[in-house]
Amino acid sequence: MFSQAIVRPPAENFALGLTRVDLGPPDVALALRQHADYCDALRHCGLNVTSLPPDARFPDSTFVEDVAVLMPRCAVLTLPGAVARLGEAAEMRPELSKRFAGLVQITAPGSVDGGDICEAGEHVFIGISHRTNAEGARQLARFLGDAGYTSSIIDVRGIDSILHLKSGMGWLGDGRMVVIEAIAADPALRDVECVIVDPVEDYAANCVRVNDHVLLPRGYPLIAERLRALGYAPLLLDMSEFHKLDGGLSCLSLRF
Ligand code: CIR
Repeated sequence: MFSQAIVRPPAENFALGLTRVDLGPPDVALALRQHADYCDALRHCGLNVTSLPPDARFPDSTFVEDVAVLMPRCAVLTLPGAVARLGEAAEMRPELSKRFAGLVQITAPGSVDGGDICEAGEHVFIGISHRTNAEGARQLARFLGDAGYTSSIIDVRGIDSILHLKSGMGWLGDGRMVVIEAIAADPALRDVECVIVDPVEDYAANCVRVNDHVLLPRGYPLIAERLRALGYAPLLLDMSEFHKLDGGLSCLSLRF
């Protein structure tokens, strides 16, 4: 169960953030409304939400998930793989060191984006991407191993449609995950029950189980119906403005 979330609303220059998708520029006022709804949904799931001030020095800083990996027995500050985002981890340090006594950090030449890390109970899937490199994955696996977690690697560098591993998967608990077809066959997932999204709904693979609910982007009815049929309670959220900057649901919060 999660009890806490940390978020950071988009700054006024959010539209200057990095993106590889061609969905047009985001509307910052709408992004702020969508972010507020997202925070309400986290509260509805029972979380206490800490909202950090917007930080215009880093237009992507609303994607807080990328700067840390928080597990019940292990807290890791990452080192983001995009140069423009490198300083974001240092900005999160004061908030996390107040809460996690044994906070450790990925160091260069390692790089890790939290969006590449999929926590699955006692096991962690680590994506190697154009942001998370092999050295970063090695450092993270060691920190996790020291805390008693197992991990495995999934290389997503050949899957052009996703930025991060978790752009293509969401852990549901109960040994089950929502996943895009291109990842589902990976040997690392052999013991996982995969709920494969229809390719027209790939964006919705980045859903987030939060206590009794699953946060799911609005506008993806096939996966919403499948989740309901499996007994989950999807909470639908408008994500259009974050999608324009390559962001998914999970990346807007750190949950612990
Ligand atoms: C970036 O390219 O870094 C941001 N525009 C999007 C980051 C999304 N983060 C995530 O999926 N965890």
